[in-house]
Amino acid sequence: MATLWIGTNNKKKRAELERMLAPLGLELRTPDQLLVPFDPIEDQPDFAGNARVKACLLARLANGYALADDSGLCVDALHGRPGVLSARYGGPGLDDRGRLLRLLEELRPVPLGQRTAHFRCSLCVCAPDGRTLAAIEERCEGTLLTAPTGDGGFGYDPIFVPLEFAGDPAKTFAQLDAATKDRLSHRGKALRALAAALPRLVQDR
Ligand code: ITT
Repeated sequence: MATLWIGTNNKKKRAELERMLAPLGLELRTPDQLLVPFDPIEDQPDFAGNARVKACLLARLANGYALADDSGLCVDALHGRPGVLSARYGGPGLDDRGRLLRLLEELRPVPLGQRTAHFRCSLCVCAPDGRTLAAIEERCEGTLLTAPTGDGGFGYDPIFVPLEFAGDPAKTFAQLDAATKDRLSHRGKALRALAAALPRLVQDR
């Protein structure tokens, strides 16, 4: 069976990737199975660049095929911030909840009709020598609530309402079951776009 390494240290993101990749019949491995730390430097200006940094580093460390995801929330009223800095928004010391509350605070003056945003997900697949084999970027459009709602998902999910659930009552990603989030999400769209090609790209070694 061919092996694919998943280049993320975020356990909840990893769980989403693993459940969507499961039907492909690949053996999935994660950075904690390496003998060395997986500590990529995400210094690129865009999602695609950071996804490539992560996939390339893991492929080389593992001497195997690797897939990585770089993603984030782009808020229109903030000219696309926090964007590539979504995981670091508000500085070190904040957890997911702290970052989300900090974002709500910054958005307090923004009226409901102007709270549009999208999630973006860049995926990159690299070969054992670090060559890029495939890359894709997808997005999911929505709006942001004024208070967190729902316990599911991770990150900014409790304030993000995808367009498809904007009705009354609106539903955030954190209120949707996993299959529904996967169907609508930036990550789900990107993975589906890669899925058909993946088993061909990732060969037995
Ligand atoms: P890795 O780099 O190890 O993959 P990370 O969490 O730092 O983990 P990113 O640099 O790609 O990953 O930052 C993604 C951040 O964007 C993530 O921490 C969340 O805050 C946010 N995010 C991305 N996808 C999301 C989703 O589906 N739901 C909620 N928040 C999401």
